Amino acid sequence: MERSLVLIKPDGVQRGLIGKVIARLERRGLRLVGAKFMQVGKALAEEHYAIHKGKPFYEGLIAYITSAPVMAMAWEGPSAVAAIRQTMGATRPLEAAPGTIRHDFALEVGRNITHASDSPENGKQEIALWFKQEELTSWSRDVDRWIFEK
Ligand code: DAT
Ligand code: MG
Repeated sequence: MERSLVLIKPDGVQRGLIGKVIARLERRGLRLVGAKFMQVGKALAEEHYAIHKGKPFYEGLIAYITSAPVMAMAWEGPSAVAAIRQTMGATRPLEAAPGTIRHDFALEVGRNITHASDSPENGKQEIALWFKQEELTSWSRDVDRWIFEK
């Protein structure tokens, strides 16, 4: 089953949106496989956002993600990466479709509530970066056959 890292970033946590974000992912039918509430250190932040190093917003991005606790999660489902990014909405909240998290809860790209992996490969890599194997729980739900076709 495809997996994605999801972070509720410091703004989402501070604004009391953990439950609302989780509720939307649950409602979609995605399955939670790992979660931890944590303060992100500079080393993890820099590794997670390594691809953005050198960009004008990089320093601000590291400061933002390390500024207060985040809720880190691993979610799975068929095409989980695309489904979750669709539920999050476009990176820039003003370009996010109505009904998406970033549209409904955010205004600025530097305060856009969530992170989600952008490819299945990055989903695997990012989950391995953020979680130890024993922090992930594979399980099935009785309702799975009414959500997953196969
Ligand atoms: P996403 O989080 O949708 O995957 P991304 O990987 O391109 O977007 O960028 C990571 C984060 O960096 C994004 O959530 C917010 C911030 N960011 C991206 N582009 C930015 C910009 N032009 N100005 C300020 N922050 C930006
Ligand atoms: Mg990204």
